[in-house]
Amino acid sequence: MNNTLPLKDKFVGALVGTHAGDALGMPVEGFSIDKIRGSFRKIEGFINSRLGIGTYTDDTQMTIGVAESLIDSRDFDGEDMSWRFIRNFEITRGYGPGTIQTLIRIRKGTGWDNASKAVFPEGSYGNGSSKRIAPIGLLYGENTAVLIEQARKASIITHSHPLSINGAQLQAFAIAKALRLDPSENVETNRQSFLTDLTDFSNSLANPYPERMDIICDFLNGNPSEEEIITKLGNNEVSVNSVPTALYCSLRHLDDFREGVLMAVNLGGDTDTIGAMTGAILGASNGINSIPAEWLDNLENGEKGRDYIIALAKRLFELYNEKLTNESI
Ligand code: F2R
Ligand code: MG
Ligand code: MG
Repeated sequence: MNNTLPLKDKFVGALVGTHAGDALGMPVEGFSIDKIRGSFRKIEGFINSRLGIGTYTDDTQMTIGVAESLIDSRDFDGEDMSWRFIRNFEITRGYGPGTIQTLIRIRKGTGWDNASKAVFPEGSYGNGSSKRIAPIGLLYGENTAVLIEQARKASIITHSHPLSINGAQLQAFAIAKALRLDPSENVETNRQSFLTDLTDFSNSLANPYPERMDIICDFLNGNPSEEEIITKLGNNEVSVNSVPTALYCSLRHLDDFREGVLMAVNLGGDTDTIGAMTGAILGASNGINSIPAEWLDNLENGEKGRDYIIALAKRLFELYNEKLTNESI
């Protein structure tokens, strides 16, 4: 991989970027854009919240579970990963109802690959698997076919609807490609190559993902209002209405972590999750040092807080290197 920024910094950027985007959006999750404007005019940085400033939600907690499981199992292991989710689970972090019910089923004995149809017979199409997928994108990005399969398996633990599986695959692919961008290159060159890769990849996915990518291309050639972005790409907890939105925020501000994540959060709706997914992509492309220092300082740092997440990202990077050396990815 030809890159002037150390790859380790990008692994750390992706996981801490998830935490930062999640914590930035958490206080206003579920707010309409008008409510955000009325309360804050524009969100410019961390604001206090029910769990305290800089705290993360289910999005980061489940991302931690994915990373822990990959590292300790040395590969994807669905049984292990589902039990990480269960052991890490804290209800106060704010989980989706389908995810809660699925984890309860697994805890009571249903197999990890069979529990997710407990609530919705066709599986959940929520964004709960896309939001946690960053470690899969980091570890398996060398081989797209492997990445597609590992993202599918990591999704179906809780989200087996094809649109959720596709959302997780698209977000994992975006992280893998962002990791391979060289931020010292011209930003317009990077944007075009990233956009082409994402468009080609989305053409292998179910609609409306290819249609959403066409909208993103149009948006990048113009200057859509926030209302237009919400209307045409969405801002809620459904995969198809949030993964493309995070891709757009990332593409629009490809060299600027702060502006990309602020754009995501100021759209309202599922702010913590769209913030987390945007933060993962921009952290993967620009590295840990692109995250504003005052944001890093404010991230919660208890038992599984910021420093733990940094250590996890470094261990995931070591595993990636080992696998690369052994040619097992
Ligand atoms: N749950 C939250 N936030 C709630 C607010 C927390 C609050 N502030 C507090 O005080 O605690 N956020 C997290 O949930 C979202 C991810 O949800 P997930 O994991 O995908 O859940 P679920 O239930 O599977 O899907 C979400 C909803 O989508 C609809 N839906 C999904 N599949 C459906 C189907 N097949 N048929 C019909 N509807 C379907 C349902 O309304 C689901 O409940 C993230 O925002 C994360 O931050
Ligand atoms: Mg959340
Ligand atoms: Mg959310």
